[in-house]
Amino acid sequence: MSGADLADEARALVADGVARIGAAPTSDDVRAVESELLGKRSRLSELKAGMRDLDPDDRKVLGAALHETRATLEAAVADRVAELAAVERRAQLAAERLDLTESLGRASAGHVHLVTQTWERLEDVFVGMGFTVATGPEVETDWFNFEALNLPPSHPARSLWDTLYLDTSELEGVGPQQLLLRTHTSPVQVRTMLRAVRDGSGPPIYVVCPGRTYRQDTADATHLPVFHQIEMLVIDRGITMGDLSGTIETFTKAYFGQELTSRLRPSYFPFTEPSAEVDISQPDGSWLEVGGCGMVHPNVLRACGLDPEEWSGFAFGFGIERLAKIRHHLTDIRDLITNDMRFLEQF
Ligand code: FA5
Repeated sequence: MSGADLADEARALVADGVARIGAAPTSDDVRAVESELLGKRSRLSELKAGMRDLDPDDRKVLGAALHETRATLEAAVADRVAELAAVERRAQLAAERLDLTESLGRASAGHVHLVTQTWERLEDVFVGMGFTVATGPEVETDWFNFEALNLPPSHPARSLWDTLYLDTSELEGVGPQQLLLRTHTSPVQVRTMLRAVRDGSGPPIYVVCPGRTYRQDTADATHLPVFHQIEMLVIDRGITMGDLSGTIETFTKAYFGQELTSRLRPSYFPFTEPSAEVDISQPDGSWLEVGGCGMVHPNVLRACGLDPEEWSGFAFGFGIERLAKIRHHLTDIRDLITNDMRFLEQF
């Protein structure tokens, strides 16, 4: 055969080849057709191998036709592969699509932690008894946490609270041990009285102050280094210890139910005189100390700009985790902070 005839045969491979490539359903099928049309055993390769038997002119004619045919078929393969890749990618995306709106309808959306539930419930009970809610900062100065509460710097009772001090070495004008993480919510008493005197809104003062408190305490069944207290402060004319014990008993019944009761044990706090510990009966008949209380000390009233001859009052501070322990029959308040879902989901 002449070079021209062979060149015609080569060009004739194009139409059929392009049709087969275009009809291949997957990229694997395209590769198989490509190997048949362009591989070592293809008709195109045979024609190329036969070129060596042709004279130079025929070889040129056939060479040009082979080049053209190969280029056309290769371009058809590339187009079809790209086309199938796009189709396959669209199918993959459709298959892997996640319907994120599904999670909105899930039943387990989580719930408020037991400590927060207890905090909110306590606020509700006290608001129901006519109190308003006040708050204060967790980082306090020595003056608010101790000194204004009748605890001057060298007072031995400071050792009752294992205080966590802030490093103030880089703060200009702030001495060592001047800033601390409040050890109790009692500094909010001082802030509340000062504010009431300053803006003329009181006394009378009837507030509760819930919040987080910190001590260098080792965690055990009834202690945590970071815990919560709720403080109550009442300042009015003619307030007595009877008002204090009556208020605590009213709270005990309102929060725990009629079957539980409270008792006061004589104690000592520098900011109250007389002072007492508050115990609440547990369902098993034993008593758990939940807080301290007493009549606001005249020195505290004076530090806050109130005349002890005119005003008197009482205060108490309860541990919120301890109240939760009694109400929910917890055996160990460390369970409140270990994030075990089996424990937390019960409440
Ligand atoms: C006080 O903190 C006083 N400020 C209470 C007070 C207020 C007395 C007003 C008089 C007038 P005390 O250190 O006892 O007192 O702590 C009060 C309560 O906080 C404790 O009875 C307990 O319920 C809780 N509490 C104390 N330390 C911890 C702790 N490490 N972990 C959990 N609860 C604690």
